[in-house]
Order: sequence, then structure tokens, then C-alpha cells
Amino acid sequence: MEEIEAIFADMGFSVAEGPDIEDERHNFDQLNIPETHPARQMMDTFYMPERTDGKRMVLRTHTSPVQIRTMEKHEPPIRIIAPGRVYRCDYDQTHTPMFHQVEGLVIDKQTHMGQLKWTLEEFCKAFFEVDEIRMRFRPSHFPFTEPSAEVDIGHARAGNEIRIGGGDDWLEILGCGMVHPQVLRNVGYDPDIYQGFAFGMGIDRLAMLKYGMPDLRAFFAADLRWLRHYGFSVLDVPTLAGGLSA
Ligand code: 2NM
Repeated sequence: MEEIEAIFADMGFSVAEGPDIEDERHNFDQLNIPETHPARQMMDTFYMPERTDGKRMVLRTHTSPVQIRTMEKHEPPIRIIAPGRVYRCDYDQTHTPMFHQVEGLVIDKQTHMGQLKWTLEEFCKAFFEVDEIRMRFRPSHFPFTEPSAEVDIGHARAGNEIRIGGGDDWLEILGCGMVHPQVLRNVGYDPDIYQGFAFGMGIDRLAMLKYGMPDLRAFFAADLRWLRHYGFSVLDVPTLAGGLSA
């Protein structure tokens, strides 16, 4: 998370934070996610017990409510990332009920998809510490962006190793798009004046990819041998100048 913050700080983004326990309005309604959307079902969302006022709070299922809260509070231009814990009722070999996301949001006059592509390309090159990267933007759908895309990066598999950059295998690493006009209206912005782009990624998977970690469960085992092996230390704050993960 600190590596990702350093990369986006260098591009002029600030870090925004919000509560892990959210109301349905910020987690769903204002993001244009309909009442009937499968993500709202009990199966995916952790609902808190109903309060005496009838309101049901949820454990946020993404960090997008942080973007909503930022837009409600501030006028454009906005350039933020929202890193943090998110929760989904899902547990198997490749899913944990809590995982980490970084989402980003840029709002300004005449924001466009070219800027989104550049931002994500620069991010990926910096994060994976390579000079060239191949990226593929596939049309997709999210309720809160239009148009929307899912992004794959090119990689080569050599035995057990995954090399980012070359090769002709693709790995999906993030979702993105232009913020839906209805989402802008929901926070009181005029979509004829302001546009924006947003993106989101699950960073547990991204960390496994970058550091060649084979098992998601190691993140939750608090095994000192694992921490020493990968060399993470609270006193080692990553910077671009110092080499991100050197
Ligand atoms: C994603 C993919 C695409 C997103 C949109 C917004 C907001 F608040 F502006 F509407 N926040 N995050 C977004 C867009 C997130 O994650 C896969």
C-alpha cells in the first residue's frame, strides 16, 4: 500500500480515507448500484444488525464510498486514491472475506480516457519496476462508470515464475472507467462541466504477483519467518528515489 501511495503521490494524488462500516447510501445508492444488483445480496455483503431507526449498516464492499464522501465534501478538481480494507462474504482458495483495495478518482473539466490510460500505464511500470509494459483495455460494465473497462497486463510464464512486461499471456489486474454522469449528479456535480475517471484494484493479488508469493493465506498467518524472508519492515517506507522495493 505504501509503494502504491508513493507512485500516485508522485503524480499529484493525495490519500483519502473513510469508515470501514458504511451506510447503504454511500456504499451502493450513490454509486448507481440498483437495489436488485447481485452485489447487494446477503451472499456478498456483510450486513450489520438492523438499528433501532431501521437503518442497516454494511462492511464496505469496496473503497468507492470514500470517493463519494470526498466528492460530497470538496469541489473539483479532485485527484485522490483511497487505499483500505474491504469486505465480501467469500472464502475459498483465492478469496478472503477481508482484502485490500486501492481505488483512484480524478475529477476536472474535460477529463478523458486518454489521461486514464496514461495514468494506469505509468502506475503499472512504476509498480512492477519495468520500463515497458503491455496493457489491454477490454470493454466491461460497472454501474458507476460509463464507458467501463477491465485491464490486463502482458506477462510470460517461465516454469514457476511470472515475468511482467513481455510474453503473450494476459492477467486481469484492475477495473476502470469514466465516472457515470448519474454518480456525478448524485454528489451535486454538473456532468456537463465536470467529468472524471476512476479505477480500482485488489492489491493482495497484485502483491502476490509482484513478489512471487504463491499463497494468499500467508498474508494472515503472521509468520515471522515469512516477514523476514520478504524483508518488509515498518521502518522501511518505500520511496521512488530509494527504489520502491529495493
Ligand atoms: C472500480 C472500477 C471502476 C470507481 C468509481 C468510483 C466513483 F466513486 F467515482 F464512482 N469509485 N471507484 C471504480 C470504477 C472502481 O473498481 C474495480
